[in-house]
Amino acid sequence: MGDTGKKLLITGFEPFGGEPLNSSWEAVQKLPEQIRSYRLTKLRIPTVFGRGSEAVLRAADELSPDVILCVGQAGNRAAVTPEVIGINLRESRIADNDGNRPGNVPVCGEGPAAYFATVPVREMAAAVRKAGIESALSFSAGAYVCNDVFYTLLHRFHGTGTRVGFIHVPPAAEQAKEGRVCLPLEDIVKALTEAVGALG
Ligand code: PCA
Repeated sequence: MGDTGKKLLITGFEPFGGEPLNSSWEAVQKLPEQIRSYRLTKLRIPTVFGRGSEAVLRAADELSPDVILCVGQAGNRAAVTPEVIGINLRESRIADNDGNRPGNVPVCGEGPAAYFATVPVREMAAAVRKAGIESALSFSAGAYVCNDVFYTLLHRFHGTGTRVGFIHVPPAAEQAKEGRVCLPLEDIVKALTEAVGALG
């Protein structure tokens, strides 16, 4: 019998920026309960500085996951993009869902400038491409709530047995509007399934 006992905490965000849907949670919701050796626990988190990461940390305290993989929507990307790096900066152009719009402040006062993801980002991107879906590494998760969650988790779990990753996905076809790139929701689900399968 294979190893089916690993725990994955996988999160998606609530809608933000006035949109009715967020492709990240729409896709995470549709993932199977088990992918290869990982048992999935799914969590929808607020698109709010500080509160988003607190929700993940609370769930992680309870679950003690082997891996935490957060998924966010990137409105202007055509590809599924594992994030390579999280930075210690909050700087937002638009308000979060609580109306916060921080500028030039750190995520964690005492933290270093940046951390690299602790999941195998290259293998994940390659696995998604192998399934026929466009995927590339991203070297910036921005400085909005996605990066806030990613950096906070990398800081908290640095040097521990819990690995941390982040994937930005395009909007789903259901969110299509003029001039916007998007992917059918089923392709986003497939891409995430392949990426989880490559966690090792
Ligand atoms: N994307 C935003 C936050 C929530 C989401 O899905 C971001 O890229 O920061």
